[in-house]
Amino acid sequence: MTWIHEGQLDGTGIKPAVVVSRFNSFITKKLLDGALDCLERHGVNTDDINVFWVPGAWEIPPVSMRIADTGIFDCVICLGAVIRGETPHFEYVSAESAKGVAQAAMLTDVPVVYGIITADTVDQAVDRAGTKSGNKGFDAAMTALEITALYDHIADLDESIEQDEEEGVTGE
Ligand code: INI
Repeated sequence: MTWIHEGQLDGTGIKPAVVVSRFNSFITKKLLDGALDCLERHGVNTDDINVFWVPGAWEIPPVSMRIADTGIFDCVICLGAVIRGETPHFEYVSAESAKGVAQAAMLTDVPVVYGIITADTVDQAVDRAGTKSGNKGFDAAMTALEITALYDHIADLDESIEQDEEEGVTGE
């Protein structure tokens, strides 16, 4: 028999944090709207959602890591928009914010989800913030709910395996 493990999209009782950057706020406000819409549609109580604003995508990883480390929140959703300009600044900010969010996700105990748009043009960013290509904020919030549920499930699995071992259940 194959055991399938998946997180369910149920936000009941979940306390999410959202970290969103003000740089390119005409885009990031749309991502935030999408994320809040997703969370509320999936049963998250509005009073349980905390939004943290930061200046730019560069600041998202250190702030999300501190938030994750508090242990107060079940997941952290990172939202930002890095749009290519004439200087290499884009490369640094986009690469480091992606690496930093990945690090926060790996080094902390809660899901830290990457919802930062990196786009070559403003039009591309607009497309991903609620027009042609969906809303990446909504998508990131969905991922956060799914992975939060999967982490909980894995923790329960761990407990039930430990219990089986204590009771001498071998799985045969
Ligand atoms: N921050 C962004 O969120 N998006 C960008 O496109 C961007 N660009 O291109 O410069 C940007 N820069 C600011 C950066 O995130 C920091 O806030 C700043 O360097 C101060 O640390």
